[in-house]
Amino acid sequence: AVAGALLAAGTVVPASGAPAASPLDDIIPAPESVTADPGSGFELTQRTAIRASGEAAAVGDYLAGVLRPSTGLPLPVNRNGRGTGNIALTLDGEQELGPEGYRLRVDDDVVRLRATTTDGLFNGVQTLRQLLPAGIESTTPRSGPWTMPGGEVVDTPRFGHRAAMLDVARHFFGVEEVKRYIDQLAKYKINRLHLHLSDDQGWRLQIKSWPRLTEHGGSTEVGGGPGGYYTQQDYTEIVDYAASRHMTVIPEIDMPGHTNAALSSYPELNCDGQAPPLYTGIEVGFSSLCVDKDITYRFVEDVIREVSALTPGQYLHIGGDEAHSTTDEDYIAFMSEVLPLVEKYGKRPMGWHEYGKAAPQGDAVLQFWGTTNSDPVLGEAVARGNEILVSPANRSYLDQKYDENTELGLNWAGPTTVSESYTWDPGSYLQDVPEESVLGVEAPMWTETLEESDHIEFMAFPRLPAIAELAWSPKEALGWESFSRRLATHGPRFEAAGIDYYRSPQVPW
Ligand code: TNX
Repeated sequence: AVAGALLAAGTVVPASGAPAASPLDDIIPAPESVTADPGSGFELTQRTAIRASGEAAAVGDYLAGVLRPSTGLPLPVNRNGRGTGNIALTLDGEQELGPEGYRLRVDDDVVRLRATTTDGLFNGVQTLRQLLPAGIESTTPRSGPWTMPGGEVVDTPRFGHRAAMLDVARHFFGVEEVKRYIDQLAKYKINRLHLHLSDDQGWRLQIKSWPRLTEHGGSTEVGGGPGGYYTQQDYTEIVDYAASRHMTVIPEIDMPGHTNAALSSYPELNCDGQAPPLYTGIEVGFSSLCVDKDITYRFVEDVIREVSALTPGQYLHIGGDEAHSTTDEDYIAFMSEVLPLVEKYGKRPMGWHEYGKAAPQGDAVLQFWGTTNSDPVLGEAVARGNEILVSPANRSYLDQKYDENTELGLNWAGPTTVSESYTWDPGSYLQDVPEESVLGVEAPMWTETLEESDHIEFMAFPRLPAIAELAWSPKEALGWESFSRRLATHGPRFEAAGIDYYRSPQVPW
């Protein structure tokens, strides 16, 4: 399989004698360590089998599912521990790989992927697929040969929390569209999906004790389209699908602002008892739950109880942003009632950083979304023990235009070029927040201007891989020159996957 396979794959040895380009040099996010073994390599053939027993078998099945459509190869998954199979996925006690790390070794006759956990194996599978030619990402048959360069990758993440957010409230995205995005995020080792499930324009998750939230509040969206919502069964389908991609769903119910859809559904939630009309514009900051009414807290508790019961992950995001029509005093009073409810139903609170004003307890997480590198609430939050999820709007917001001419997207924090989204360090970005207090990094996708998967993909690619690398790769591995060169090699991968990405002029595609 050795040199022949590699040459057949089109590996060119430049006349200068410089080493040939290898997919081992193109991995995104950049791994902790890569050792090439030039002259060796592995080829997927009719005889290739995957060996994975016990808990590893599910990852083996996933890998086969990734590789079969483009290669057309049978790739059986052998679950018998002592059976054959030259791609071997093994769980072992190598503790230094940590909860998400992996070791991937490619030799002539065998590929060995080892990890301590199935999360680690899953991460290793994402690296494995990047060692194959770009056509591997196609969902229809392509011609091989399907070769991988010999060598070893040993890899663990810098941050355990690597998130993407999707706003399904401004425009609604159906279960299949969300699954499609989940699959794209998983390729770049994103392991948290934050779903923004309610806003002024729509309430998107069925709450059985308050059915009009979705029946009425889910019936439109920005621009006046039909909107939509997830039944509790739909939501569970998304949660389960995310779990099969080793991704945890973090539901967000935004309050006390961003609540017009709820206020429109139930007049009794309004201070004046009058339900406002549904809203299909894109202004923010005009709505608020009625902080003085008892029914507000019965409502909030019912919602938190139902959402918590449906959500296996530890976090519940309660929003708290842009509450411009709630006084500070009312805002703090509201949050002081709601935070204990999140605890009561067994969840760890997460909120946009303004809720730091309410001095949430030490296990609460503040999500920073500012456009500068500081905020008065951060220092006190860190002192209380709060962790900070870093998502600076002018760096990590995927809904911002790339430049003034980008047709899609908003521009209040941008425009944000690919290099601007990449060239910052999440561990040292915020004043008063030491790296030990950084929970991780998130790339939010607000959808005021985005209506379909194609739009999401154009905004996410290629900035999502940039944020994913900041969240995963060791600080020493970061660098625009290296990243932009590697990113260029991913263009054909996006294309093979049917992703219509933004051809940034900063990247040597
Ligand atoms: C600000 S970021 C918002 C959202 C908008 C977004 C648009 C944040 C916590 N709130 O309501 O959709 O800007 O970029």
